[in-house]
Amino acid sequence: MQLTIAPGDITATHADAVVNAANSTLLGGGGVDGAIHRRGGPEILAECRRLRETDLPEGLPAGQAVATTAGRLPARWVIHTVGPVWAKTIDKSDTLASCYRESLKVAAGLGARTVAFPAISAGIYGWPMEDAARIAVETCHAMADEVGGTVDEVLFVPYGDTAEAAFRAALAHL
Ligand code: AR6
Repeated sequence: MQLTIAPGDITATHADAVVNAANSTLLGGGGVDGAIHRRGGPEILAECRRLRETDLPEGLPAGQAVATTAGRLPARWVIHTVGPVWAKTIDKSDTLASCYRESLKVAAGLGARTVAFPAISAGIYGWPMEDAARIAVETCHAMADEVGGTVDEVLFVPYGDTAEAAFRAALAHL
């Protein structure tokens, strides 16, 4: 399973599955979530609403993942996951790692060969970028045995120079 850095706007990324840094409501928000719903169109939100009415009445807990259509995005699926909100005094690293693990499991279950990730939790949720990138890269690397039979490539999509530098450093440290 190849790990690649593909900087830019994840809504324009060509991957079978694009991961959304959502919130528990699944009903949209700012950051990457807002961009995915804007560019992907109303089909994504409609499916999120159906999920809330059926399997997820309480919403999606942090660290878990669920797939919907990708609407008008180049991708085939959007995998929504909810990162933890950064807290100085509580270590939520395992919840953040779980976002990557669970998203990759969902992707493999769908048969996605390429999966694109934003820097989950590293925007509005306040996680320091360097640490967020390290957790992202290390966790996906560790999943190769489990999902690598299906997922050929994981694309990390840093947005901006600071994020890109953090992901390049994390990959170099593997
Ligand atoms: N493509 C790639 N990365 C992006 C894009 C984009 N189009 N837009 C922003 N980023 P965030 P979070 C980067 O805030 O911290 C929403 O309101 C951004 O620069 O999108 O997990 C949700 O509904 C940052 O590096 O996600 C939740 O309420 C990274 O994506 C909350 O924000 C993640 O930033 C989730 O916060």
